[in-house]
Amino acid sequence: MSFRILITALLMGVAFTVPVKAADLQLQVVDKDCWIEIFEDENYDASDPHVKIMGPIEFATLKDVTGRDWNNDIESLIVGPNATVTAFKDKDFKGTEVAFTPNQRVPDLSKLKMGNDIESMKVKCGK
Ligand SMILES: [Ca+2]
Ligand SMILES: [Ca+2]
Ligand SMILES: [Ca+2]
Repeated sequence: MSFRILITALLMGVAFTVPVKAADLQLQVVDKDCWIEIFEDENYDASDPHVKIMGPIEFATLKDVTGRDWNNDIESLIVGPNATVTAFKDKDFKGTEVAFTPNQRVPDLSKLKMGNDIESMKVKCGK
């Protein structure tokens, strides 16, 4: 009898676990507000290279972000409404780090002593 209860409990556990995981995955895929836009120049200059990156994502190096070497080249950025970003001066999430909050806009990273200096980055979804 107790063995049957155990089996039932295990089956219920599986039934409850699977939908939750599927829901999490779906939430990540459709999170259109989780992004960062990075700019090669100050003041979000759209005439110079810029790219919008969807999160969640981590870059241990910015050597190849959508086909371009972004190491030590970002001068301004815009954080999406549901993204939290940590940027590091060195690769592999090392060196001085600065955290950016949802909707934050930074027209000139040199004021944070991070202009043309970011080499790795973590983009998390949520506040
Ligand atoms: Ca320019
Ligand atoms: Ca630059
Ligand atoms: Ca650097």
